[in-house]
Amino acid sequence: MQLAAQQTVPADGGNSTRIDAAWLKQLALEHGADDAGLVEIGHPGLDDQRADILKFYPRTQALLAIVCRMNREPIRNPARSVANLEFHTTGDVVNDVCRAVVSVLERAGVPAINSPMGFPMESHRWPDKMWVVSHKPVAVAAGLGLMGIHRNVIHPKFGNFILLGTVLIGAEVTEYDRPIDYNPCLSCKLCVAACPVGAISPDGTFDLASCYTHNYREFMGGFGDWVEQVADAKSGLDLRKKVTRQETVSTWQSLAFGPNYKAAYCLSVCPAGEEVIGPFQTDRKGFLKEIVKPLQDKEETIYVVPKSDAEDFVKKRFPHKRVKQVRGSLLPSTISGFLNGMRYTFQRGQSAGLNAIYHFTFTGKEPQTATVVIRDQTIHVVEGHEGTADLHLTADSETWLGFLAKERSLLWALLRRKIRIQGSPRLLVAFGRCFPT
Ligand code: B12
Ligand code: SF4
Repeated sequence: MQLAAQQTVPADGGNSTRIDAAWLKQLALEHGADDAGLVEIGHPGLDDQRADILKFYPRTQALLAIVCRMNREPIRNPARSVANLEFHTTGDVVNDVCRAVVSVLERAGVPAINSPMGFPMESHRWPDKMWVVSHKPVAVAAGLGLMGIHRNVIHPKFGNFILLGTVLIGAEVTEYDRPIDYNPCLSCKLCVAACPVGAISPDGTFDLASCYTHNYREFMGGFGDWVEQVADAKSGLDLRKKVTRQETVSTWQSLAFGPNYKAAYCLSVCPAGEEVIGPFQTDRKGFLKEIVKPLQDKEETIYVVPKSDAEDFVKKRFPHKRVKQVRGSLLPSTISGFLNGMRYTFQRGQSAGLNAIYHFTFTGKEPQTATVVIRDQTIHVVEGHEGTADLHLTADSETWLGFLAKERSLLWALLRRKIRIQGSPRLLVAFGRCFPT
């Protein structure tokens, strides 16, 4: 869309630094957004995001959140090439809208910046938080919807068939929006029933590692694993024993056309949203048969880390799907990444029966202490030492990270006292079971 080069920013009367809210939202709609909302940087909904946002763009005073609709039928079809085309095409629209808004603002003398819808990200930070702005909390604070059980934002009208974008603006706006006051999520749990790896629990907890290992097989870590398989193979024939030709073609496709998600079934089956809910309300059985069942019945390869909750789940719940064991790739590169990341890679099922307090003392390059409490299939991580430890582990930080990455052996580290434990070694083994790689 052509930008209005001479466009000026309407201000509210005397205060020329405040941008007219209605004009700004209309600008986003005119450039292709389907809805837009505004939130101030001080809003309590952004409390846990503010520091990161301001670090990325210290001028931020107001945030423009936008949504772009995806077409439902392609997203729901078991042919995931078609769903992926819809994800990528809508993602491009989100980026184009945000960029166009920034261009208009910049030409009018207002500093603003658009952060990517998805990729590219700050990959040097991987596997820690590598995205610069978390669009979901911004969209929620700006009144564009609420997160459902599956942790995607559900727009009251368009449901979860939306992608999100954010423009950070270095000026104030005349009026801000507020979060919606009801949750469009119906608690129907179709997302729980459709997810091929059991990543979504009925209680709303989310197994990030399982989703990431399967759905993101051809992104970041999964791609890294494919490269390592190629490097490790003695010949082309040897490689085919580990990676099928179809998988290599799929990897090529992801590199050539944009990485392909393997599932996203949680999004596909969600019936919430005014414009979406009709068929589910009138014929629930028919909806299940037409939308949910084809995805559940689909014969496909599901990628799992050996001895993970997902492996147990697929074998039990979807025995007709092929399980393929792959290496876990969410391996931390720093001690703080290890401590923060544990809650995302923790496997509840594998922790069954374990109730213990672990004290960690890291020495060397990244000195740090932490307490990890595993109890009743939950994990709690805090800085410092709290309570009485059942197991105390002291480790040189680099040796510990090397051990997690399978670059150093535990026996070697124990013999050289680079890693020391006080307490039963069985508790260390049980701890390891909660984080299969
Ligand atoms: C990281 C990420 C993921 C992660 C974590 C998902 C999650 N629940 O947050 C993974 C890889 C699993 C993922 C999967 C998907 N994602 Co995603 N993802 C993102 C990203 C980059 C940031 C998410 C975020 O900020 N969360 C913030 C908080 C509020 O979410 P949360 O659920 O409370 O907490 C999670 C995060 O904090 C995360 N986290 C925190 N620290 C770290 C560190 C690491 C290393 C990792 C990996 C995660 C992580 O783990 C928490 C537990 O879930 C955004 C793009 C962006 N820049 O915002 C897209 C985004 C959230 N994803 C999106 C989509 C569509 C998907 C998929 C459907 C992918 C697909 N097309 O197949 C699935 C759905 C999975 C699901 N049910 O959540 C859309 C959601 C649209 C909507 N309607 O809400 C977004 C907003 C992209 C966009 N611009 O529209 N995604
Ligand atoms: S599928 Fe049902 S339970 Fe899951 S998010 Fe959508 S409305 Fe909520």
